[in-house]
Amino acid sequence: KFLNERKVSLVLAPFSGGQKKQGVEKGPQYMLKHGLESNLNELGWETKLLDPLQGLDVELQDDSDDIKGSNIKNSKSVGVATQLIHNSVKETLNDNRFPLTLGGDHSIAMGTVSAVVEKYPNAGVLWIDAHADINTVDSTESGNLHGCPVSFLMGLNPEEKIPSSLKWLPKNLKPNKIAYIGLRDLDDAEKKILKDLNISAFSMYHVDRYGINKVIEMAIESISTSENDPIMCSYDVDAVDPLYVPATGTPVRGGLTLREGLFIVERLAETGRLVALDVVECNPDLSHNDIHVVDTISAGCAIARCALGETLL
Ligand code: 5AB
Ligand code: MN
Ligand code: MN
Ligand code: MN
Repeated sequence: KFLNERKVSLVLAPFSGGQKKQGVEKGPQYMLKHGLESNLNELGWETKLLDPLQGLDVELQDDSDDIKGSNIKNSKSVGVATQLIHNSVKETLNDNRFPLTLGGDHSIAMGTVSAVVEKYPNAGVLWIDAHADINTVDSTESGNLHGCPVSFLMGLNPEEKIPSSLKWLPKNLKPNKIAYIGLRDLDDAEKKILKDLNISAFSMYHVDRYGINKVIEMAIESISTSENDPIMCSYDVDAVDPLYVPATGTPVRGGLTLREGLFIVERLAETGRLVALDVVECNPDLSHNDIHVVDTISAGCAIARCALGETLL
């Protein structure tokens, strides 16, 4: 449907408060400078920029909302930023436009995924990542909220452990409506959650065993309750091997090749069911040279373009 209408809103989410490394907030600006918007225009997409965090006046290091007895960090700024992003994504979907959200760290997916599921209750989510991002307030060792968005979206945290700034978040993601691809670095607590909730998870082992083509089909099948359920893709660029995407906050070797990474979104474009995409965790400051930056940003942009049909004939 979106491929026919070709209207996209680029939702800029230059947010870094879900983790400790500065620079990930530069992702959107770098992707735009790389020509993403005009490339999408050339593909026939009418574009619009939304900048929901513009003028955001909350201290990134504001711990006033953090939960006592837990080590989660910056929950105030994460709560405020994700709500603004949620509202922009919701507005975009209501306008019948495709929300392409450019991060920023992965905590912003609390805003995007909750908005998509609110709009399309039968939507399934493909979470492309080296990590499962399903730590709870109690299980997180780092305290970084970019490692926790899925637990908040699913309502896995007890009410008294939810920071007041995140109380707005609808807990509308069901465990049978998410599938992971690319996993290779999970905390023990996360493995237990995935197992207990019977969540569909394809690690790099599965990619090697079955091939990426089969893995995508299985992943799509696992989140589909009926044939043409909408699909959202939340794409953490660290799913792709650091050989191709070195400038990211939590790189893990042994990841997807660039082609496998692009094939995932090409296939999603082909289904005609994709309704929203996040591209997160490009951090141009985390690189030893300019080539690393260009590689990372161009991979991020290619993911977006392929998801919007660039390579479909
Ligand atoms: B990312 C870790 N599980 O909770 C944690 O990059 C890493 O959005 C989280 O996937 C990585 O801090 C978050 C160790
Ligand atoms: Mn809402
Ligand atoms: Mn990750
Ligand atoms: Mn992630």
